[in-house]
Amino acid sequence: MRIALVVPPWGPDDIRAKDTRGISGCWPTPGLQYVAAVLRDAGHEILFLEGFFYTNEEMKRKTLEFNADALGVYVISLLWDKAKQFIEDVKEANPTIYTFIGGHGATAMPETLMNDTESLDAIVIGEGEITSRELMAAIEEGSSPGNIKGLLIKENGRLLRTPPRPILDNLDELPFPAVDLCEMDRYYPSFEQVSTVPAMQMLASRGCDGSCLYCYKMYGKRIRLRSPSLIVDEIEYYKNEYGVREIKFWDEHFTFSHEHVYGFCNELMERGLKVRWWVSCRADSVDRPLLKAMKKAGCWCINYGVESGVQKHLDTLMKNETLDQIREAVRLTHSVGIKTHTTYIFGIPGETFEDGLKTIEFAKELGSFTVEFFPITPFPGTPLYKGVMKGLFGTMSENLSDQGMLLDRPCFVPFSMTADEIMELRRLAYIKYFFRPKFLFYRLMNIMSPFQVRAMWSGAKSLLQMVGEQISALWKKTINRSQS
Ligand code: B12
Ligand code: SF4
Repeated sequence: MRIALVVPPWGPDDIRAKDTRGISGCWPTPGLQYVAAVLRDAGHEILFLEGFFYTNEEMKRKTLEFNADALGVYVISLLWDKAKQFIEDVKEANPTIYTFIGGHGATAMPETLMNDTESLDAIVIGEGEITSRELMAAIEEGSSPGNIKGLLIKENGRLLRTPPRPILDNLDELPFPAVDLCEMDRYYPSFEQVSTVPAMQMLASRGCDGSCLYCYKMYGKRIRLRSPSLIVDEIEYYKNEYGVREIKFWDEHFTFSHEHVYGFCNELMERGLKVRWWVSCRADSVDRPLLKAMKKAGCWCINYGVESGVQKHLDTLMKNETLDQIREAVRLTHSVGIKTHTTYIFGIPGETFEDGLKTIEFAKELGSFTVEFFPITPFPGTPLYKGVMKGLFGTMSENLSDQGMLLDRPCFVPFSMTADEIMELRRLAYIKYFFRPKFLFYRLMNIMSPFQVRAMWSGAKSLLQMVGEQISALWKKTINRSQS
């Protein structure tokens, strides 16, 4: 069959606040690349379209010119409106095309999305590789997909949810993601996320055993690890084919198994592959010997999701970490020569503006190389979202297109704060963090590539915009006060 796999049309305006649009980039979508690789291996011809590069009309034309028998679309909740429009437009032009969707948004609220459009034939719930393969085989044969696990379909005018698809036991059985089907030369990472280019993204594992309130555990808690030799094979392939200098690992919990990390580092060094790499770790899962081994094997930066500088709020978020553990992890990481990227959220249920200011101070104390501050966003499927739907925690916008953590307004406002306060904390955090002579000196002394010079320039422009916004917010506040 001829299958078009599509990331719906989107741009920085859809996912970013005005003041950070200049620093946004576009990474490929690993989940869809895995699905593409498995469908290609099953003998299908694939067209992979990235919505960042094309308009809705251009993508529709390409899909129709390709004469696709089926159309699979990646869905996160924020971009559902775009995905829906695209599916409806293609279906209108070619009513016989079989349409299906998958991804986090699709998995978290399949019934809602299916009921939202007539033009959708199936939703792949959860991990997509095997379900999509079986679904496409059934459509090709003309048989009913009703006995395939992991689907929501329409049968006799009613919705039918088939039994859940078990998660894959052995990730090593999967082919490499089909990066060769993507226009790799047109992607570029967001500034601040890598130290140099070309950079490629990868996954060494799937899953996390944590239970954070705001996190969607699509795969449950069982962590599955790929063999170190296969991970390094994939890196070697990217180096040879794409001249890659840096790898960004999107694993949720990279240091879950120390044995696995040592195995990976040893394999990388034995093969003499010189690449820089970047990972996300939990602060309670690192120690000095492990960090030293990671540094030796090329790890240049570790991302710790710190979230708050107030213990009470870490507990609300069910992080199962203490401020001291975080301090120690960041200190150890810096001591072996690895930089840190730390992320923080504002608008935690029960958090006040003053608590937010404490988080900013904690961020300054940790002194990471790069930082990000987000309004908390309850994504469907998370315990936070379920609580909000029951009237707990605070109020939330009903529009799916507001479900981003980088937008101009917060999607969710806790009872303990206002939306303006959340946005003010975000601005203040960046301003207070970056406008410190000591920090600016540290950043200037640590420029690792021309890419980072460009990154700093774009970052500086964003910051100046934030300063402007902050001045105008203060001015408005003063006028309001004097009028009341
Ligand atoms: C890597 C990543 C990114 C990267 C790459 C984005 C991308 N397009 O893939 C970057 C940094 C660019 C990014 C950006 C954003 N992201 Co992001 N990202 C992730 C992350 C960390 C990993 C995703 C991943 O690759 N997983 C591994 C692969 C193998 O799994 P998978 O994606 O689930 O794919 C499997 C199934 O879902 C399914 N599947 C996936 N797509 C499809 C399509 C079809 C047709 C089918 C049949 C099946 C299928 O099969 C795949 C293989 O089994 C997840 C968090 C997480 N832990 O998963 C968040 C996550 C997906 N991101 C999220 C969000 C919100 C965003 C942003 C909107 C951020 C923002 N501004 O607010 C932007 C949107 C940009 C965009 N256009 O996608 C949310 C989505 C929440 C939701 N309810 O929809 C998540 C879940 C994080 C979170 N906050 O909880 N993200
Ligand atoms: S540690 Fe990270 S990936 Fe794991 S549950 Fe918490 S937020 Fe999710």
